[in-house]
Amino acid sequence: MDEETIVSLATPAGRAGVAIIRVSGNKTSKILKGIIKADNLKLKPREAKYCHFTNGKNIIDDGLVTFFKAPNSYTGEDVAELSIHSNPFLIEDLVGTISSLGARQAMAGEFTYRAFKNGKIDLIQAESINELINSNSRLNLQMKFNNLEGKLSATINSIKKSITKLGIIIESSIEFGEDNYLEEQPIIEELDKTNNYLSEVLSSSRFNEILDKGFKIVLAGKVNVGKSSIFNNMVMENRSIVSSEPGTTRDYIEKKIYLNGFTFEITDIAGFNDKTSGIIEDEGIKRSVDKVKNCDAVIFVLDASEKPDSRDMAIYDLIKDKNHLIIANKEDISDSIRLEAFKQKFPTENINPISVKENKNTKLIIEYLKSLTEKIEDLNIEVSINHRQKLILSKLVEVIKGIIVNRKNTSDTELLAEDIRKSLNLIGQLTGEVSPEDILNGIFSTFCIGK
Ligand SMILES: Nc1nc2c(ncn2[C@@H]2O[C@H](COP(=O)(O)OP(=O)(O)OP(=O)(O)O)[C@@H](O)[C@H]2O)c(=O)[nH]1
Ligand SMILES: [Mg+2]
Repeated sequence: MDEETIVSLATPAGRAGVAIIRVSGNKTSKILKGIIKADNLKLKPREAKYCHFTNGKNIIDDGLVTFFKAPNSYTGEDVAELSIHSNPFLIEDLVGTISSLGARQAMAGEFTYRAFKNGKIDLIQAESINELINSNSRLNLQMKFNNLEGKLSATINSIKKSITKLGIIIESSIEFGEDNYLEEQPIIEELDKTNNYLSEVLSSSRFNEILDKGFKIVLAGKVNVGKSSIFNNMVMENRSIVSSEPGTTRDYIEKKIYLNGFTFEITDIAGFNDKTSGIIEDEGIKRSVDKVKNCDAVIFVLDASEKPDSRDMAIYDLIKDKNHLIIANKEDISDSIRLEAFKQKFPTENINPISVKENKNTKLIIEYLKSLTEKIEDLNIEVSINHRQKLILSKLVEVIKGIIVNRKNTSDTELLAEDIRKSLNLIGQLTGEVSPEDILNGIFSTFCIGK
């Protein structure tokens, strides 16, 4: 381990009670001697000690130091974590002193990269650390934590074991043309079971993006129906401008809300109009259409005080195949005849009258959002996969299916040997054992510095 020693702030920059500075590498002990002002401070691994930090001239702060001896540390190298008061000048002073004693600023994700390189964690676990930090739902957090604890890796390793055993059987039957001491049937059964589990993980992965990033919800409708009023009601803030002038909202406005442990990004968009009123609104409408096309669910707002018209029908065409809730706003100035007209226009739909002005029935929008999460909560999958893992895993599941069918029916040993090699390579890509450097760089560069 002749890597350079690295240093970085591990907590967000800014003023707060505590900041943590991390150091990793073989100069860590020497650096600690240089920055700790103490006559006989004995550092025991994994034990926090109170001390005074110095920049060589003055004592700059008091705090805690925890030393971790290689290989029993996050990175697998000697590591120190220094807790000081979070003040930008203090941090600069201490990090500067540490740098002058031989450490360099860590790159994004470099601590985790070293943990991966030193075999402390595999690539799936490394990725899950970043994903855990950035997760946008409680369920996803749990799944990512399971990944970090090695649940997905353990499944992959069990597949690897089965395939390796099968490989031994195949190779020796090619070489010696005889029965093997390993019994094949239980291996195939185990392989089948694990592969089915991976198929389930794959099929539940369609929800992963929602779990990662949150539900994207758009309020769509023609101009002046009350979209911005509803938006403000949902986010409980006067965020979007409301006025009786049609075409008030020109560009989209977004705000996140949190319900049932999930994140919802609510978007208020420019209302759809039939007459063009200038370039800006046209661009606004273009953005509105994009937002509607790319969201997870639409709240389609009608104006209950008016008759449904061609603009409503055009918007309905755009949203009818997406998850949607239809509401008829301004119920306070409507009547039952008008509401009946909506039911006739949209015979297969549920039209929900509300009045945001009188705060009547507005709860049903929040109830609708909560109902979107139920399908996901019913999933019984403990782990979640990212896009990279999904691409590799879907290939792996197919190759293994092929192996199982082949062994049951034709038993083409040449093809089997080839498929076994293929699957071992895919597993290596998943765990990072055979991942090319540029792929690894791509993954770790998305980490924050200090992680
Ligand atoms: N009576 C009544 N008026 C409402 C209700 N909701 C909104 N309004 C009024 O309708 C007008 C338009 O409301 P907005 O929220 O700006 O409507 P919008 O759909 O965002 O409009 P654009 O941004 O122009 O597309 C305002 O004058 C609101 O006060 C309601 O439930 N009842
Ligand atoms: Mg508006």
